[in-house]
Amino acid sequence: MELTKERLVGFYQTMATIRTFESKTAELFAAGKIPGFVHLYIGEEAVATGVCANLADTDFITSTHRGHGHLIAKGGKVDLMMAELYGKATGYCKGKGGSMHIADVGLGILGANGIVGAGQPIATGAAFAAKYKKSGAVVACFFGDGASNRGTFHESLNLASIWNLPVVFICENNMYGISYCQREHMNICDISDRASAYGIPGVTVDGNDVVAVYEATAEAFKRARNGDGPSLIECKTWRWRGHFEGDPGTYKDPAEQAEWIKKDPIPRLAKRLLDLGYVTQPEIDQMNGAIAAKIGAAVQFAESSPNPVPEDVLTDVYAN
Ligand SMILES: Cc1ncc(C[n+]2csc(CCOP(=O)(O)OP(=O)(O)O)c2C)c(N)n1
Ligand SMILES: [Mg+2]
Repeated sequence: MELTKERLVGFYQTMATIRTFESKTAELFAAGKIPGFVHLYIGEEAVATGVCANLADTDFITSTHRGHGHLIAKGGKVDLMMAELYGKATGYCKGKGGSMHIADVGLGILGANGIVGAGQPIATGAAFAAKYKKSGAVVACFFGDGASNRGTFHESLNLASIWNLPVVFICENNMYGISYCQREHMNICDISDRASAYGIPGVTVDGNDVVAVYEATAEAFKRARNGDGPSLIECKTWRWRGHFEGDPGTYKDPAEQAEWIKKDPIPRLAKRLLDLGYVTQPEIDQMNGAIAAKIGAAVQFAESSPNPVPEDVLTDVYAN
């Protein structure tokens, strides 16, 4: 699909929505308003945005413990997400899941997941179902550099490869698995090299350039839709925050962190839009204002929503 003005401006709005949702979440978490664990995606917004721009509501994604960006980019509703983070009855999972367990099957969001690497076999299964039912759907499977060391990764890529399944594996290489730097947890530089072991294409792309992510993944989804099977796309990026909120991230090199922050994907796209004459600075300010208002309304919704009641503790837990 052509990268029109509308599409590029849409990329900006999605990335800015993710950033604003997450910055607000950091603030609310620090204020003690959000229970449980929260893992933020700040700095990695271009990946989810560029990938999901290739997908329709009838296509699927699997997400991770760091999933807010994937959900927003796939069309997840920020008010229901914020209510879920608050543990309120109006949230996506009626307050029983929290940040790491948000799903919206109607939008093709097969779930965030607290188990590292668990999305890979789910994505492979969804791709098998799509092929079996000839639905034409494709699947995007998000996971981290750490998750590419799991057995689930190897099993999933192998099965997807031999069965020629319509799934694109998206490795978000933010260079860390908790405090463990990629240089120490694997002996290769490019995770895309792993694709060759399964006889599928493997591509590494600048994960902080939304257009590069979009174009690399467009090619992979085209292959998947044409029945040519899976691909592995590695997006090199950086997580700005600690592994979870509350982790000071002292194991990171401050100079490396500063270098990556200079590569912030959002001002990068804003500059591109301004240089192309697609928007003016006041228009960007206006978009940012509208996004802040939308996230503010989501927080209001969450705060004014009721808590779940004890009588509901077992509802939706078992399926008959
Ligand atoms: C099976 C499993 N093992 C260990 C953990 C603990 N854990 C949570 S996140 C994480 C690191 C994941 O790193 P990566 O896949 O690179 O994702 P990132 O956090 O960088 O986005 C680990 C080991 C877990 N949740 N599940
Ligand atoms: Mg990582």
